[in-house]
Amino acid sequence: MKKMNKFMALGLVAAMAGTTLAGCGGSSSAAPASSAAPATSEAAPAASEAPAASEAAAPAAGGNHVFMFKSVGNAFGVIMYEGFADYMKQVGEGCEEKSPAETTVAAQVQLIDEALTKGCKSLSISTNGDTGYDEVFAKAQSQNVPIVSVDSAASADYRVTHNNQASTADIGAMQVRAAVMIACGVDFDPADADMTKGVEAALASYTGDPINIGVLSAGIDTPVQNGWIAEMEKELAKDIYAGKVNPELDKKYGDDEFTKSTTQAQAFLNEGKVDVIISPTTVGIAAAAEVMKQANSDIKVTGLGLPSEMKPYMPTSDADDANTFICPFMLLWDVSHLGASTAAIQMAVQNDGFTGAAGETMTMQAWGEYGEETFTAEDDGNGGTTVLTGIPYTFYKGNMAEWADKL
Ligand code: RAM
Repeated sequence: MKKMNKFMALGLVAAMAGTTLAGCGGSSSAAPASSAAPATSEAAPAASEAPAASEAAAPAAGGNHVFMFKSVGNAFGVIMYEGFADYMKQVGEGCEEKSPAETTVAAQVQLIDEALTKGCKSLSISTNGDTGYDEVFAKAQSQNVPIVSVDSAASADYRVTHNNQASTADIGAMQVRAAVMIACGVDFDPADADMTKGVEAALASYTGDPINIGVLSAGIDTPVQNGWIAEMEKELAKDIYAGKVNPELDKKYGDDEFTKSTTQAQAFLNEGKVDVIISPTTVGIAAAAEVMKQANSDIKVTGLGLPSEMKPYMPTSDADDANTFICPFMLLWDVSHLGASTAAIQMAVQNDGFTGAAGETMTMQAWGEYGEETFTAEDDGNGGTTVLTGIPYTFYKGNMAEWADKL
């Protein structure tokens, strides 16, 4: 697939608000991309059915670097693993994806245990919950298997660090701004990348009833989505929204399963209480958009989506009137690079003594269209560190045509 640092050259918009680039001292090359994007329906490797064997002795060092997404079959996870595997291949390391069939903590714990018993060099994981991993993570530590979380964080007690795809505060706030602008019929302006001006202008002239926002999230305990929702609530507490946008988000959870997400979107439709739905998950946004399309509903949808999955619901040309589409614009980041930077963090642990302590830096080799990048671990204020490796991008009518078949 094309690497997304080409976004700038192609007119895609990166929001570089405030803290977004803090800690990221990397540079990006502008070399042309060549490979094709994966089909979003591409099958992910099947989860292993083998039972856990928690009493097995620690295996000898070796094995593969294991990548575990929340579940198989999620296109976001498939693309991230492709980036991870590509970087590992570049540095001559073996890796495998081991993601469960269901988006549950228990299913991940079983597969982690199995991987540890078999022997693995490292574990890179997007978690399904914030508790329930202690025993198996402690087992990993006792076997010197470094844990790096990505997308959805693992406990600071066990991980080396967390690879954050883009500033949590920016992702949360920008989704609210997008939702409010969309509810007010204001289109995205690439000159206002973080949408602060757009939302202010939209609200300044808004005189209607308070706007109601629904959130169709992943799991109720999923760390990454809950982090973004907390930032959405902070954004909504700002004065500019007072009296114009209901500060209470109407939250529903689709567990990152298309069928469950569809059922929850139908509930929003039937209840008729919200004007716009933010779905901070690629599974949820696609399900919500399809439900609203089928029902020919006025409820708009935005959030975090893959252009390939969202194309049927979004404008794709400058001539389009964005307001007539279910999803006028939405956000995401470079998913493939996120996987590659995760692999780079694991390699820094393995080869360069990177421990993830606050202030430490690690270097990612030139990869794809990216030049060599250096990232710094930063205190997350919760007993752990994060490494910020990306920035949010907005997909809108001005760039969807270019990217719908590439990401
Ligand atoms: C989904 C996952 C993931 C989220 C993306 C945007 O695929 O839930 O956690 O980061 O969407």
